[in-house]
Amino acid sequence: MRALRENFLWGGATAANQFEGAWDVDGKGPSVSDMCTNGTNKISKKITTKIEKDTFYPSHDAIDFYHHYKEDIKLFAEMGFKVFRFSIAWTRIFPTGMEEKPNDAGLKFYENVVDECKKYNIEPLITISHYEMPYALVEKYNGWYGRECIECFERFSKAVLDRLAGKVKYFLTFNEINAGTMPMGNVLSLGTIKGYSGPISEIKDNPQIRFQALHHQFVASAKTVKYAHEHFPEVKIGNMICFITMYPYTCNPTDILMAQKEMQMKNYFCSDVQVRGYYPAYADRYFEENNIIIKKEADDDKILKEGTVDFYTFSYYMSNCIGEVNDVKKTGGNIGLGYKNPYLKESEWGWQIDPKGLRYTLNEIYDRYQIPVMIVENGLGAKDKLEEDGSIHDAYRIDYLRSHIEQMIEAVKDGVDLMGYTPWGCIDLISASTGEMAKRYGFIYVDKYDDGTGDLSRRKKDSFEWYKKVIESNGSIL
Ligand code: BGP
Repeated sequence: MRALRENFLWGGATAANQFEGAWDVDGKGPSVSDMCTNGTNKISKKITTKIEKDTFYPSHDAIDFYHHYKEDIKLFAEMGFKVFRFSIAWTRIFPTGMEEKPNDAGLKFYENVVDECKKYNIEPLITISHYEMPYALVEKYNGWYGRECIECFERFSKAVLDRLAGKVKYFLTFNEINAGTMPMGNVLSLGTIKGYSGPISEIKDNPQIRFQALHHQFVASAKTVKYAHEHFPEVKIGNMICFITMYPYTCNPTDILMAQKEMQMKNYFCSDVQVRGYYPAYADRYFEENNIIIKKEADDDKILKEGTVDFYTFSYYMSNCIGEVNDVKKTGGNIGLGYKNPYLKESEWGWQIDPKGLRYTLNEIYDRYQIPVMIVENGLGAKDKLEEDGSIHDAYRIDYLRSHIEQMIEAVKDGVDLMGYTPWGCIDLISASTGEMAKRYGFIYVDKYDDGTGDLSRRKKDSFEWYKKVIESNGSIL
């Protein structure tokens, strides 16, 4: 039977705006995430149109990786990481997104991070854009709705590749690009929020704007892939999908069809474009029924064809159910909407925990695309307790990860070509959906709290030693 690759990429994943802090240091400009205040699992975060005094913005200081990167990467190395996923803050490189020349201090910071990883033989995996864009582009173009952003992004991604591709093998273009197919994508993913100030959940959704903006991201992504292939043949460049597996609530054929449609437009649409290089046929009907008309330029289809990705990556946290039934409770998750699955438990944030769903999903993805796959996010957001002696006993996190790794190995036995696994938030960081610090994922605890207090010291949780053994044994000791 097949087993995990010998050089399987074990590691962890992060994103710039959720952990770097130093939001206005060394020439950095404000990004969309820098305008977001924090919420809770019940209250949405808000976006402001200017930085307001006496308001708490969680991204501004975060866990200050910017000044702690050496200490943090040393801890990752101690766990035995083979890969470290992080993203580039666009506004460190181009503060407004519209400058002609990149800010060297920004590029230098990421070069230092890369060098530090290399020192320990950790392979960097760089997400070029993870849920943020320069706020100036929101004001000027209404985010990705403006076609001009393609050119701005090209300048940015070229600057990143030109500086780092000699040292870095793996890149991803946009984090969870399919967030743009859902109303939640308005803010963090697409920046299509012009003139808006209020809770994110109240932002008026406009699918025409969202899908047009998404088209611009597709073109920008394909142009980046093409550039990487032409100039750095040794680089592998992938896409990144937020996969929320949808099950039919019952075996009623109506439910089966609903689940299929949901899987197509929410989970597969973006990767069909990015892996195959063209819009899938099923999208036509969806666009027609939702009065969506995609404005394309003459070369767009050609660019999409020429810029297909080398490998497929995704985040996996939960599954959901969909069906006609009205008498079952809806799940309360921030990003997934559907019906509660009576066979599954859920996290405190309403995300349904489904390890077998990961095996199912890996099989579905690999069958569809037949290119290497990587799980670049997975994990349990939980409230950890810091004991008086400084220890953190997170057995629930170990259970979650163990059960998912078990199923991931089953999928490899099923035949899936899996490159690696990077659990989300390997060091505690700020939640993307709520802006909370209290929702922790890490193997490393950071002394930082939702009121902004904390001395930023780092401590190993129980899961730290556990994950170290998992990596050492290449997944045979769980
Ligand atoms: C994904 C994002 C990450 C991340 C993770 C966990 O959707 O790519 O940025 O934060 O989800 O979500 P949350 O932080 O909301 O718990």
